Amino acid sequence: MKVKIGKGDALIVVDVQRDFCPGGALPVPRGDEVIPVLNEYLERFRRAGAAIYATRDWHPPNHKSFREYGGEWPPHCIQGTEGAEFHPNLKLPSDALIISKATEPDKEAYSGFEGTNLKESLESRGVKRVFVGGLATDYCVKSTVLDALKYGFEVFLLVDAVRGVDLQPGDSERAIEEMVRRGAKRITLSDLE
Ligand code: VGL
Ligand code: ZN
Repeated sequence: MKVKIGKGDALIVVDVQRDFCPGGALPVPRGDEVIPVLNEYLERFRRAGAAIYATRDWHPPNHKSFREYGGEWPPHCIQGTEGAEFHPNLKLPSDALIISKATEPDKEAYSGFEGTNLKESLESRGVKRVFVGGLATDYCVKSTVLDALKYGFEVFLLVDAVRGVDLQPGDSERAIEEMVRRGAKRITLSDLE
């Protein structure tokens, strides 16, 4: 498949934050491996004049996803902490649009669309196709992709730029299958024209 990136396209980099990388509070195995690949996508999309978004998990200290508050995760990506920062090696352009999600204590939001203005922002820029990569395949990437499909965007999953948690072995593979079944197209850097 050859894909030419243009102005009606958007790159959505999901949750490439310190806490989701090795050494962080909720490390995705080999999560940092997406960074050099995403940097190449970022450069291609920037050159093509496409929109660039970066979502971030941005929890209050008492968020419901934390074990202490009834959830299943250790505390992670707490607003304003070092762990919530984008990974320092990720080369986000200065005009990237930052989407903070899961900011309210009582609401989990794995999807970048949930409780944010992402849909309206994409629509106001005339975006028709979104290209999604980042962390984690089986949680926030999956939810973001499925919402994008639901809202009528054409969705490309950057399979060379995602990594998953895999609490159960195979979770990421099953997540990819589900995204594809619902209409996402799998691409890699080599598919870009
Ligand atoms: C995520 C678990 C908890 C993610 C966020 O970004 O995929 N996973 N919070
Ligand atoms: Zn979270």
